[in-house]
Amino acid sequence: MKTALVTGITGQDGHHLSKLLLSKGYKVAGLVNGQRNMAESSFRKLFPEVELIGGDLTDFASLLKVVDSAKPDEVYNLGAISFVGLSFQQPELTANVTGLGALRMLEAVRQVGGNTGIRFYQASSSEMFGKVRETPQNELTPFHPRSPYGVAKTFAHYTCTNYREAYGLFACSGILFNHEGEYRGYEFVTRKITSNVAKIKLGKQKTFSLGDLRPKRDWGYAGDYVEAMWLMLQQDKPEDFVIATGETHTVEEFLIESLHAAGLEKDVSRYVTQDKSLLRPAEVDLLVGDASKAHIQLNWRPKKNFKDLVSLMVTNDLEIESK
Ligand code: NDP
Ligand code: GDR
Repeated sequence: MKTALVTGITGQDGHHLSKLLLSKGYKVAGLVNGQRNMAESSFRKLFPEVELIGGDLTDFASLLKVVDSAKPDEVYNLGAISFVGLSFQQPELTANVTGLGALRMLEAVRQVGGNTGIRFYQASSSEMFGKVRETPQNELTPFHPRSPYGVAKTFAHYTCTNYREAYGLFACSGILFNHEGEYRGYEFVTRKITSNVAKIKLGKQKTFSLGDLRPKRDWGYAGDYVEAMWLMLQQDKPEDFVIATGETHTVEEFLIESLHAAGLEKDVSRYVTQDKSLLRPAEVDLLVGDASKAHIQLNWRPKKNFKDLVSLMVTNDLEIESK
């Protein structure tokens, strides 16, 4: 039986990845941070068979201990300050957790794992492309991050490449474009939209506020994307892959599709006001990924399209909000 160690296990991707790895017969261990982590108890209820071990990406000693006690075959480094908006408020924390945290995890794997062949997955991001140099973006597109989060992820990405080249570690970065679903945090725009649309549909409120409706994102389903993470670590040699749907939509299009899915009038101005405080100091205007390499080498393709994704999220939030 293989063992996987997952950092950020209580986050969105941690939920989907745990489900996938358990279904494949893995023993799963996860790093949980914080003294009283609310997410920990709900995660335990969903996945009682997962072993949760205390530790923090800013605390190298704790990572050494976690790797030593879990004795993983595969490590998935998903832990991060992952909200771009927050990264502008707390840039140093973001650099420490999202950037240096990856370095600490790689170093813990190198020191504890030695030549045991631990395979390492780094959660890289399309935010590294930022002010995009070409469209669509692929593995060779230059990076131009636009936020402290994007900068920290770029550091982590290159550190992962360096550990592969310098120490021969089996380390892969998945450059994942936005992916969403039923476990998405409420601070991200998709979940903010679907949960508020559900409340409006159920008569609990009349309006809500958003920032910029013009940015375009390549949105996929998180359940599909964790399969790509796992596939990367099953290859003969470690490489980086872009994971995306290849389709892009504005925030406004996501909103309109959500209103439609809830059976509400597709009238944005009736339900949404703009809150200027939600605008970012530097925005990423357009992301759309070219996942051809993953199609060919991993035989990976997304199963859910944009409409499926919106419908799944709206249905899920209508169910939650009507309890
Ligand atoms: P989430 O924000 O849902 O989860 C992040 C996880 O990291 C949480 O479990 C969080 O725990 C944990 N974490 C935060 N700080 C620390 C710390 N100091 N030490 C240990 N763990 C910590 O993110 P997602 O699941 O959406 O994303 C997973 C990874 O993939 C992240 O690295 C993200 O940046 C990256 N990514 C995500 C994409 C997406 O669209 N979802 C796209 C591309 C990359 P807690 O909340 O308890 O602090
Ligand atoms: P993003 O996701 O920054 O792409 O990062 P987010 O959902 O936060 O923003 C997407 C776009 O929507 C605009 N926007 C708003 N965003 C939020 N959160 N709240 C609002 O009210 C709002 N109004 C408009 C944003 O300005 C932005 O243009 C996500 C995260 O999961 C990262 O961790 C990951 O690396 C990238 O996706 C790929």
